[in-house]
Amino acid sequence: MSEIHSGTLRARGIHAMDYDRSTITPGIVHLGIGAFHRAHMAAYVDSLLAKNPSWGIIGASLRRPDTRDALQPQDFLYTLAIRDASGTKPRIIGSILDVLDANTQRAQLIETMADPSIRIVSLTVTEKGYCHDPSTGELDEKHPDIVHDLAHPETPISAPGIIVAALERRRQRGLAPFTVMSCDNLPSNGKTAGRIVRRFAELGGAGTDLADYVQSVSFPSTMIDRIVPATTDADRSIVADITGFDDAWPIMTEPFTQWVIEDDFPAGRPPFESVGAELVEDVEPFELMKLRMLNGSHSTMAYLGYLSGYQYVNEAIADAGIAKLVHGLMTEEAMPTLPMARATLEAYRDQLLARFANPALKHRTWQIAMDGTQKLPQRLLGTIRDRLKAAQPFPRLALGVAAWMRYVTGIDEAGQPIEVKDPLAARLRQIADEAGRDPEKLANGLLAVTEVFGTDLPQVAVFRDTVTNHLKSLLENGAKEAVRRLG
Ligand code: CS2
Repeated sequence: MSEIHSGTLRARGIHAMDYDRSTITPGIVHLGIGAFHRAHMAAYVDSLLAKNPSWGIIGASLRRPDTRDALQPQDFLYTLAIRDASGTKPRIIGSILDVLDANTQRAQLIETMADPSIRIVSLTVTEKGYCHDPSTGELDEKHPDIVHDLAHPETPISAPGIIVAALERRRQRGLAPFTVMSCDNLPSNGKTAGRIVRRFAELGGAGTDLADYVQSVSFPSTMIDRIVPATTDADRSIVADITGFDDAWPIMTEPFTQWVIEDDFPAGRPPFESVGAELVEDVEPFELMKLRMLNGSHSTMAYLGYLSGYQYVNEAIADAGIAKLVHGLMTEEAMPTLPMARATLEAYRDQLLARFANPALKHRTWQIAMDGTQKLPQRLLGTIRDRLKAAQPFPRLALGVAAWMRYVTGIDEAGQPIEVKDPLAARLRQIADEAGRDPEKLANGLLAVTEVFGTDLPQVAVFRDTVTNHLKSLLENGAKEAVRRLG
């Protein structure tokens, strides 16, 4: 792939870089160079490089070198395949100039981040990459990676540790800090990232020059949206058939894409607005809308869909019971908690329902079901708290929570094991084993996981009871029937 010239690609009808790649220099380091970044931010940056060549991206993987290893032989070029019922449109992305593996190239990564040309460090490290307590959003000071990084600040392994190590080097050199832009699905992701990074720096020594310097870093919030299923071997062949060449790691996505960014970049930024991003003063209303409507529906569909035997989201939403549930969850339960205009929310909902139904995406329910302990608080539980404050019912959200409880028992409705992926998987497994199939015991055990439910929710009788009753129904009648009974 690396030898393929963009002129050749365009001659074959493939959308490819409209710039000379040899003139592009880096301005951004991105931590967490997974599929999501490569379908979203890297595509926006690719569109603006022709006019703004100093904003190329150096990516870094914090856990595994697989992205670097796949992309290096193809000069970090890759295919973004945009799919819907009308077909697959390939586009070649060239904005990623290099990928570093943090484990083996740590010194080089920190040195790159300390280079004056780098003005933005962006992140998609997923919820668990923040090493925080998901229910409070505070740094988890006992997290093994944080404990490690505080003891060895020069060889950090966590995202906060790496960011602070690079900031320290910039401070020592008298350079201005870079801007840290979180692109993860967290509420107030900029504020959350800022709180965590500042706390980490304080733990290293409150009142020191470094802690003060870190106070001056800006952390704009962003709302990022594009559905990106994990790439499969079948996808690799589809892409090879269309483009005529092998790509070790193409990325599959949908036509829809949205990016709302808080405009707070003292170190400068590329003109993201010139390629379709919305620059606003306050991202929070957009984030809440997305987390509660899109992601809340996604997680609910993932657990209920998986338990009902649906492998993909489009299969789950094609089930009339699940479609009605998701429509009701958004309209009756989530929308009244959101500050946007009703008409905006209705249009957003209808667009989401169409996106979920995209038959070409093949988005696995199992993929979304992953890391539930990190996702539930902002996707379902925040909405439930607001419903409780307003003394309003929340039957569908509670069924979503109960479906997660049923799912983490690790046994599906046919008695087959479920591969539960979650940073707290071992603890969840133990709770489920101790409870057996007793819904009360299971609900009580899981409600005591404060990282998910906090200390407030488990005390609310109506919350406990509604969730426990749904869990009972799921265990006795199965997911399809539990959904049907909700009506
Ligand atoms: C999904 C999200 O995997 C998941 O948990 O809900 O990744 C979702 O596809 C994106 O947030 C869409 O923007």
